[in-house]
Amino acid sequence: MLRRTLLSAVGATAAMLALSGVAMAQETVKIGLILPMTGPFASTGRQIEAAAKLYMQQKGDTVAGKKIQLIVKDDTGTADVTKRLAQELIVNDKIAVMAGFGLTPLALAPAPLATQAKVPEVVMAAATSTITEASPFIVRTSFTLPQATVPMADWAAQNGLKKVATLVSDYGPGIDAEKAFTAAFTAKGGQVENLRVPLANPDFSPFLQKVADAKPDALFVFVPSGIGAQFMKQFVERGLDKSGIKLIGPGDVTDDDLLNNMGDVALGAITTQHYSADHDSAENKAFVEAFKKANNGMRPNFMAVGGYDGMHLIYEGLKKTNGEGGQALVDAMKGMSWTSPRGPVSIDPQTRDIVQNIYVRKVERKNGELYNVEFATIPNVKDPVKAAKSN
Ligand code: VNL
Repeated sequence: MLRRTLLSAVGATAAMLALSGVAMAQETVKIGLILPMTGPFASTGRQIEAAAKLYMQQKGDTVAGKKIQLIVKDDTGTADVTKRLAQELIVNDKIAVMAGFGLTPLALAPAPLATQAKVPEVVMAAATSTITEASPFIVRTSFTLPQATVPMADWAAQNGLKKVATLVSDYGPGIDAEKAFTAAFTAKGGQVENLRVPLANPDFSPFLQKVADAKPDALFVFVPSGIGAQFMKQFVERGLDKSGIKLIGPGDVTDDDLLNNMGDVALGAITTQHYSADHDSAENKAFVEAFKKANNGMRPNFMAVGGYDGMHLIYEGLKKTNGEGGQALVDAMKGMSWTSPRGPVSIDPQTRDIVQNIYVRKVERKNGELYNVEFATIPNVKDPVKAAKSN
């Protein structure tokens, strides 16, 4: 009798444990999203956070039976802070994945931690070619500057431009853009003069004065997302809008977040890039509409699409690994392909960089708003720097 009671008590406890086990089986998979939410690059943080949240709102917060928790941290655009936050998220929060990374130095800082802790690092914004080589755990859903820039050089050569001045922010992606443009354009017989402007608190005017004096056919500009409006203001102040010097470059300078407030000075600028809010596809129309609706009318830019696709890659990767992170998750991401709001994309299994269409666009007024209107497509472009290395 006593034995029976004891046994049934044990049975009941086991049943209760099993029950709580069911509740506990709903483990949480944590994603640490580290972004510049304050400081000069806060627009990048705002765009990516909004896109990541939209993705989760649309797809739900359960993947492979596990609850997805997004932990957003502000690194203020400072690499030391990015690294410290990544360390805390890995050690204290036990994140399965880290993501975000608004600028190149911010993506590079936690790369050794990704390698040591075997935590995948999904780069949604930063775009210097070499970033993915800093850790085998880095996978990128943004772009690379050489990838966006070589088509610009080809367009310039094909459209009769002979002399071009380049003006770039003096750090990784600017130098990548300068080198890619110069090599491709001079190979086609063009002439180039290179100018570099500091990344922090840039004063473009002395450089713009030089360009006004040299009178090239075009000015090729790279400034990171969020800085284009400052550049355009000084472009007008130096009278370059009336000089006949054409404005060209990768699409960061006319980024959709700022473009609409730049005014007519931006009209006619020719840029090459992977995303325009005006991209004509059903996927993009749905994305832009939902993004605006969820964010008081804010227009998504190329940072937003990097964030949205980064979440897609994490969700689909976790589905394949049944919620497991680490090396298995990176392996699951390699070779994945899908239809993004930007068009067809895939993750190059060798380089872990994104392969995507690059579009040639012209700023036009459409229904009263300024847009980068795409008029030509170069399909399935890989990062040309790594493609050249592997040849
Ligand atoms: C970077 C490249 C940052 C392109 C950007 O905006 C950008 C970077 C903040 O790699 O630092 O548009």
